[in-house]
Amino acid sequence: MTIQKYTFPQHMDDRGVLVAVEQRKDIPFEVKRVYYMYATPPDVRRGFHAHKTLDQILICVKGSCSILLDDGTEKKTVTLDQPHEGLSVPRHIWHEMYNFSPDAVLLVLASDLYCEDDYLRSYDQFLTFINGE
Ligand code: T46
Repeated sequence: MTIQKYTFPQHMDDRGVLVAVEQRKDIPFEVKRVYYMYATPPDVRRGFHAHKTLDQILICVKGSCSILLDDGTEKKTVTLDQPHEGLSVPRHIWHEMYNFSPDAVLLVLASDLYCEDDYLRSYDQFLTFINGE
């Protein structure tokens, strides 16, 4: 499974830390959409889908959460707990987000606009799609 974790440069001085993420420099795609989630109860799992064409980078800018990644063969779990780290969740990877800390803010940089048709929302649909690729 080709999942990449990014460590973004931290511009640190006595005022604190600033992190910048530039498209096609720090991450490999142009960002067309940014969204974020917070106030996720600790027992909630989100996601449960893969995308047909969308590539994304997840950054837990505050708190922590865990991400399950599944390419249909192999499963991996990654914890995000650093605001200067990003996790690539490319197309064709089933993903679930869980174990959110009460203060967690999960920011997502996405390569395209929101499109419900891009979602593979059942695991069977996901397996059929990737096996037909
Ligand atoms: C993903 C993971 C990491 C919009 O109207 N516009 C948007 O850009 C998004 C992302 C969502 N929505 C609406 C659609 C639903 O009514 O917000 C509601 C919650 O979305 P969803 O249930 O898809 O949220 P998650 O957390 O299951 O998944 C989200 C993204 O949708 C998905 O692309 O990869 O985060």
